[in-house]
Amino acid sequence: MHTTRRLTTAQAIIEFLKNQYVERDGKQHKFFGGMLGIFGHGNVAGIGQALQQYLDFPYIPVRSEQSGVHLAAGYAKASNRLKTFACTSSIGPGATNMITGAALATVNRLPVLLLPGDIFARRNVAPVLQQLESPGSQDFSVNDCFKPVSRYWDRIYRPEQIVTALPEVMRVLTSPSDCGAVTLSLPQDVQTEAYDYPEELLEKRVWLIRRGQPDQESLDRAVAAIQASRHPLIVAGGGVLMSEASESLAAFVSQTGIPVAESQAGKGSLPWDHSQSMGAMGATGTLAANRLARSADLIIGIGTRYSDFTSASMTAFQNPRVRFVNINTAEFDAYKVGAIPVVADARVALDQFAAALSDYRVPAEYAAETAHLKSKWEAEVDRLYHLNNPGRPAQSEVIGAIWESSGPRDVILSAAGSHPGDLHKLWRTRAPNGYHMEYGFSCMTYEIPGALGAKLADPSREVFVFLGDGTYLMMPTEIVTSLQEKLKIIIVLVDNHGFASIGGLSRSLGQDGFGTKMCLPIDYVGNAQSLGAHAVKVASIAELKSALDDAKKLDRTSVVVIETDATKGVPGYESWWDVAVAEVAELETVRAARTRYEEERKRERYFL
Ligand SMILES: Cc1ncc(C[n+]2csc(CCOP(=O)(O)OP(=O)(O)O)c2C)c(N)n1
Ligand SMILES: [Mg+2]
Repeated sequence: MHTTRRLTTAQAIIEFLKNQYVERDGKQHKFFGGMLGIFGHGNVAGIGQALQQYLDFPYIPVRSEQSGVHLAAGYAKASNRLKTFACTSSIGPGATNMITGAALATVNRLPVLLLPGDIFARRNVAPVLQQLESPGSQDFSVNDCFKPVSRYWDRIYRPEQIVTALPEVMRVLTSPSDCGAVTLSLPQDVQTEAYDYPEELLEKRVWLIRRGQPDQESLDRAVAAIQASRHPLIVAGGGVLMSEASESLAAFVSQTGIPVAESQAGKGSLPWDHSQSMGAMGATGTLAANRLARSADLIIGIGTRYSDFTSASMTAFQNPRVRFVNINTAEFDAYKVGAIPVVADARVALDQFAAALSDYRVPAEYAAETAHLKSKWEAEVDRLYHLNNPGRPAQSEVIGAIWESSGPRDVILSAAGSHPGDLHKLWRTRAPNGYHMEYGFSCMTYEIPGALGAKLADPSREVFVFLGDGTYLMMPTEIVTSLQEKLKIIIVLVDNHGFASIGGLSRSLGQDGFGTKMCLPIDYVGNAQSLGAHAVKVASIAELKSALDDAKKLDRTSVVVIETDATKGVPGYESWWDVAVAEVAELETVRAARTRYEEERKRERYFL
């Protein structure tokens, strides 16, 4: 006889989520840190009631549903996808506020569980408050908008449907290749309806996070390609960190002498001072990485999606005979750029490469070239860290000051603006996950909630947030959540009076920064203080360092505001990024930009 328990749909969901565990490398722990969200009439009586009944499943109220999802994604990223949060919202705008977060999670392949409320399944009282009606169908709500941004999407019309839906939810969330946002749309009436749920559904369940093995034939072909290569380069992506493969990567490249370039998601795969670390790759890459990429005869992509920033819009690899080997858990990525695909976990594959290539080393002159390029690059970083710009400091000096103030395990976090590019080039990552950049979706507003997620994932690490004035104005409000949850972060707010990044881009397109300047005086210190943060404004690098020392000693969130010289940007290093320029225009500057653009585009390549 199967025993059952009579619960509402919402109660059964919480009871189920509480009991989900994951295991990798023999280590087991709970998968969900709890629930984030905001209540409205679409979830308060269902999920809200259930959360009140199960106080051992923590509930964290946030200020915006969007940032709730960002917090969950930041937590998942900092936990190498071994943990996440669920997010609850009401119907209508509460739900649609989560769509940006859902897209961010799916683009970055990060697991988050979204439980938006939905309109009555019963329908007799429709249209309910906040319902979008359709004359063409009654099976229609704004929650359908989650479909293209979710890896799994389902709507629960009857309480028993969760018995088959919830295991699918967990399969996708714990998949090393398919994870992303999972959306279970929960009509507000169904959340409150009771059903006799099988006890088995509610018992502890442990999901094994697989370390996929490569198939022998693919491995042999990849090994042969490396053996035949004289100028190989590894492009390390986020998959290296998610697989916790940094030590295996370091061992493999120390053994073979193969240099390593890092994508945004993969930065910190090697410690910056490892002799094979060439730093950032692509449009925001270092001179060392970009020079090596240009002439490499073999690119070994590990856990990378080859975004346009990584491939410099397909101009980075110019050797006519260049070939690719891709190690990836996702078949989809493994097959990109016409590669020899090795569909496997990064750590497993690297260890097998190391064993199979014990007699391989790169030629001596290539090793000498990489060493020379590395030392030149490190001198460039030192120069930019200590520019001594007259007047306001340059952004690169601010980065240098934060780096010098931070400890070996501390985290730098950012997402949009001129900061990702500058940090990608200049930050010297000391430990895995010490560099936390959301650059799949590059979403302004990720920074503060994402930092709270990183802090929750590992409270022993100080989290520094590098934030623009534009981004601060878009959503500063999770500072309140940081105080409510006692999650201390240090925000360095770079005030350059507008969108310096897009302003620079606009000028490079001949458009003179139109619409990107912000001329109003804004009291950021007063604003941050009003939300409860400790806040100060500093005028020099020395003052910044002393403010950061103070912030480290405090146990609550600090905002340190510094005005910078927007004209002293970090240069590019022999790379470019394809942003299409108007083909016809009245402005001569735009027409000139178009001519340059057409020239640059000639270097874009297909790899088939
Ligand atoms: C949600 C969102 N809207 C728009 C953009 C496009 N965008 C990228 S950077 C940027 C400006 C950011 O300004 P700020 O935070 O001040 O950084 P700065 O460019 O000055 O370094 C904009 C609007 C984006 N990335 N995300
Ligand atoms: Mg700005």
